[in-house]
Amino acid sequence: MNYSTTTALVLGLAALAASVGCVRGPVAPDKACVFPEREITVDGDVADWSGATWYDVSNAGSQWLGQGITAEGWSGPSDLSYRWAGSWDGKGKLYFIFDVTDDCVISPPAQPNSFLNDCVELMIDYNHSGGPRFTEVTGEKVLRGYEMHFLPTQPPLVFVDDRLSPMYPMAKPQNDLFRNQYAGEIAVRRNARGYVMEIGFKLPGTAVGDGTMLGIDTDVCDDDGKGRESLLIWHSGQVNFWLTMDHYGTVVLRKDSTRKSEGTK
Ligand SMILES: [Ca+2]
Ligand SMILES: [Ca+2]
Repeated sequence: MNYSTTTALVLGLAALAASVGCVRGPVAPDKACVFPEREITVDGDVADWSGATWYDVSNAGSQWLGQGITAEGWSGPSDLSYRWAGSWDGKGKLYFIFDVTDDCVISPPAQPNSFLNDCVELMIDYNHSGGPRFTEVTGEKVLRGYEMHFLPTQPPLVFVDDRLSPMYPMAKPQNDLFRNQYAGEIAVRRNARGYVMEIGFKLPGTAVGDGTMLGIDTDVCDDDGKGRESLLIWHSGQVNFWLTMDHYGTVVLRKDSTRKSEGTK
């Protein structure tokens, strides 16, 4: 799939316009970002997302700095920027799409840990509780939320549970776990600007329904051949977002009452 410059410009302006209305931070349900019910085929095609609210992450204020990442590591939106959107199927599966601009997608990835490569990350506070993302009980990590990594490789590589894979070594992807325990699906399409990644999964052990609130953050890492040089994050800003869930955006799941009831589609 190729975008013309004009199409990219129109999409970019649309993304900017759409992002203006999104209220961020701990908010009442009626002020949260809405994940509407939507029928999605996970194939890396944006066509299913027509009319979606896109959240745009493309400016210097979205940079996360630290762990060797400096402001100079990001040269502007053509180096790294993204927009993303979310939805659910009205039953229990969440869907995400990331439309990423990256001028140099490294393939195959050369860094030893997932998060040091070109990488999409999802943080999910599934109880919308805030606080630490995990606790340690007698030396054992107990998750309160997910830090999930998705690499735009072919096939895409998935890392979803850091209890089982501390530091997310590239040698231990969790694609099988994702597929079997999360009903996970992922598809990536490269394009002239970077890539589109579409992801769908259920949260193991977490029932969701109309009105369920989740804390969510998204970020994208960029390696252009010299290791991770930049990271742009949607919501948390300059905090240890993989440790604390206090700064994630609030999302509410909404059923579409106009859709046909289950079993008729
Ligand atoms: Ca780049
Ligand atoms: Ca890159």
